[in-house]
Amino acid sequence: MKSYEVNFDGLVGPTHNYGGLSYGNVASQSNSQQSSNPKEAALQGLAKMKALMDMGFQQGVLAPQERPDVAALRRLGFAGSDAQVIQQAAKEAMPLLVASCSASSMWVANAATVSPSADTADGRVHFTAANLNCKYHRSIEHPTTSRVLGAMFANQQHFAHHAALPAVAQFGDEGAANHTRFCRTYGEAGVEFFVFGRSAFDARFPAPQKYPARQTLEASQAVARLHGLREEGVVYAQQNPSVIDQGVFHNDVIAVGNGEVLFYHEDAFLETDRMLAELSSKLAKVGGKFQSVCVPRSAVTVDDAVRSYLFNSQLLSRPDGSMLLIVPQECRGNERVWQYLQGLTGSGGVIGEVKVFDLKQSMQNGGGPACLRLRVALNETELAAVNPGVIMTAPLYDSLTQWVERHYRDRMTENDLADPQLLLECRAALDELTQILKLGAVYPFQIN
Ligand code: SUG
Repeated sequence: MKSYEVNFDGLVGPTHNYGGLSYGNVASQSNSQQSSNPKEAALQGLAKMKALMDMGFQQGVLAPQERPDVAALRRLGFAGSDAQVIQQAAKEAMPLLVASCSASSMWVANAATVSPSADTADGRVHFTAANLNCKYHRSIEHPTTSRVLGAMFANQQHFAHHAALPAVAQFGDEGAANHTRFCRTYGEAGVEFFVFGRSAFDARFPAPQKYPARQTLEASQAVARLHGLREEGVVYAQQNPSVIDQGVFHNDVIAVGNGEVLFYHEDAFLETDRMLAELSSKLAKVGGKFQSVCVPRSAVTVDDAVRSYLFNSQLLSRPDGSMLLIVPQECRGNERVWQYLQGLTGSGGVIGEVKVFDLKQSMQNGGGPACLRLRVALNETELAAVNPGVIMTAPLYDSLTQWVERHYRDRMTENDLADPQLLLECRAALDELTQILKLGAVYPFQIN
């Protein structure tokens, strides 16, 4: 049976703004308070989806969330009508209003961890929504994420959904941004690679000194258990705490893998040799031949990687067995990174081509091509069981583009978030979107 990797990209929501909300994420902090352009952000994301679809890849779309999240503000004690809740929050606690308006659900690599059916004990595709416990503005995503994923992958014969892990830092879980799957072909059993930043219960693992380590070992282990993964099909590795302190807040800022290939920076991990050997031997047991492409610090520094998002790229398999790397345009703007990429594609190795995309609106909040997509490996039968409304087609691209043009503002600052009219605009837009994507009622305003 045929199998595919389907990339579901997060559609940027109408409140996209630069709130400076993510301590440890250099771009989010340095662009705080700049004015954003939600319309441009959404169109840039859609252009990437369309381009990948046109290149022959399977592409889907994941809906944004209801923002401002008035219910979240009510839980924090703001009361009255929806407009009063927003105005009171703006007056008394602007940072809380900004957090409740974040369009951060666009970075769907953090929406969930996904294990394909070939890896799981019950032969279903398993999803665990990420609790995103490290940042308040992201911790409010998972209930709606679960509903949206449930509406996209509704068939219980093929898809199993797990609620987010307990909402405490000890089980901090950032989803697929710290999870990579290696395999010979997408439909065969593979090796799932979980990268954590610290251990919550075992002091022998070193922790970063400056910035938070968002993912714990215990969270990764819980996800592997929930998904029914075999011990032989799992490898754990610790992120180098010193790169977290340099702004590598997720592993997908310093490494990306696909098929049998891991593309990573020399400084990305602790105990790299042990980890590579384990990946290689476990992949060999399921018939795969592991390959690693290490980018030396002498060619590209960690700082270059953080600024250019070289590793926050999409590594995609082409029918001829070669791979294509989708990078943000910031890679072209960094001389060392660009030179490295020229050498890489000219070397006759597995990564044969690089394609550059303008995702500046998302990049300025620390979200590159890889952050914007959730990978779901599916066989033909499973793909046929996905809600067809969320699979990208030329007509869907046209409808979504027109929908963005109709509903999105082209400029947003902190002051705009305090405008109660924005809530009405967003709800009208999202109500229409659920019809376009055939999701049914998934948003709090549609349910309550
Ligand atoms: O969680 N930025 C996101 C970026 C997530 C990137 N995802 C991956 N690497 N997979 C974060 O830090 C910034 C929002 C703001 O500051 O307005 C933000 O949430």
